[in-house]
Amino acid sequence: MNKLCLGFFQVIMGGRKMPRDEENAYGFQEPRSALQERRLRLLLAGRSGTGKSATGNSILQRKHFLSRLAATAVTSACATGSCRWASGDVEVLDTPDLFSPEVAQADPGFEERGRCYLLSAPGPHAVLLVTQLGRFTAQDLRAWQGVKALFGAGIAARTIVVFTRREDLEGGSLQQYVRDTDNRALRELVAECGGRCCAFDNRAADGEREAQVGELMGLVEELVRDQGGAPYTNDVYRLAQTLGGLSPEERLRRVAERLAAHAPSWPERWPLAGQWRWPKAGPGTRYKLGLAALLGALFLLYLLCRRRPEAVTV
Ligand SMILES: Nc1nc2c(ncn2[C@@H]2O[C@H](COP(=O)(O)OP(=O)(O)OP(=O)(O)O)[C@@H](O)[C@H]2O)c(=O)[nH]1
Ligand SMILES: [Mg+2]
Repeated sequence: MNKLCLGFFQVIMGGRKMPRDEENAYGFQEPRSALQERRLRLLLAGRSGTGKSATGNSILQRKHFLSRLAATAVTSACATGSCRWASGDVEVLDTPDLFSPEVAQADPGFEERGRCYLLSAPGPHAVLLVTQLGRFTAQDLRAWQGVKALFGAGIAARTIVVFTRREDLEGGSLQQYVRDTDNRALRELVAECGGRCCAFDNRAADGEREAQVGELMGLVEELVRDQGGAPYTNDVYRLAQTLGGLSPEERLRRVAERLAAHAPSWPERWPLAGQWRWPKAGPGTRYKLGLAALLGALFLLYLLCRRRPEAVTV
């Protein structure tokens, strides 16, 4: 596997100089050695309880993030951990529930989402969307919509679907499971993410876990190579990069402010209300809708003005 890891960084760097992405915009200025430029950022996302922190620990190969069975959310704030991987570093960002519709109430000022941005600046190389094998629910789907709402639809091209509870495959093939599942939303998700998926048994023994991480890194390698080595970026990450001279608090304030300005309007925040959104109408449709409204109004006027026939008295 070490050969794979070594190849991994060589392929990513590909003889090119990587963008200067070794600085974390959240105030962590690190010395820039050639070695430290070889840094990959992986962002864990998904609904609460799927095993994001456990997957982060498997990648780091130590118990770094708090991970346990609980009825309520365990992780309450974004946190990073890093490890050496062949001749480079891998930085893993674990996240709390930033992606469900409830985030609007839990994070009204966009601070936690701002922290997520700053801790992953200048942008993640890959997002790991964590879901449980056999349990892709409406909540998972909403979390995926939340990921796209927070980072932009382009994030799908950077996403790898990571299934936890690999042991439930009982030796079967993940590809076959995804192909044969009758869960259409799951099939569509994997297709949207370019078919990139892998499975983790986070309770497996060390050697097996290491092999799983190798498999994931193989996917990351391919993904990063396809993207020319650069991390994912968008307006908010670009803003974060211009804030280098400011205090961490001021950076967070500016990024949170930008996120609030970009926040989806109420129909997106309220999925059911979103169903009622008026369709985007072309000129022909607009004409027909206008005509129908006019006719409706005239008919209503007619009904209001029509005098009821007087009772006939004998
Ligand atoms: N059997 C099994 N259990 C797992 C696996 N991955 C995670 N778990 C368990 O699932 C439970 C939840 O895992 P967490 O890592 O805390 O999940 P999370 O997504 O970080 O949860 P929040 O922080 O609440 O969002 C824990 O009891 C883990 O041990 C796996 O591959 N197999
Ligand atoms: Mg967690």
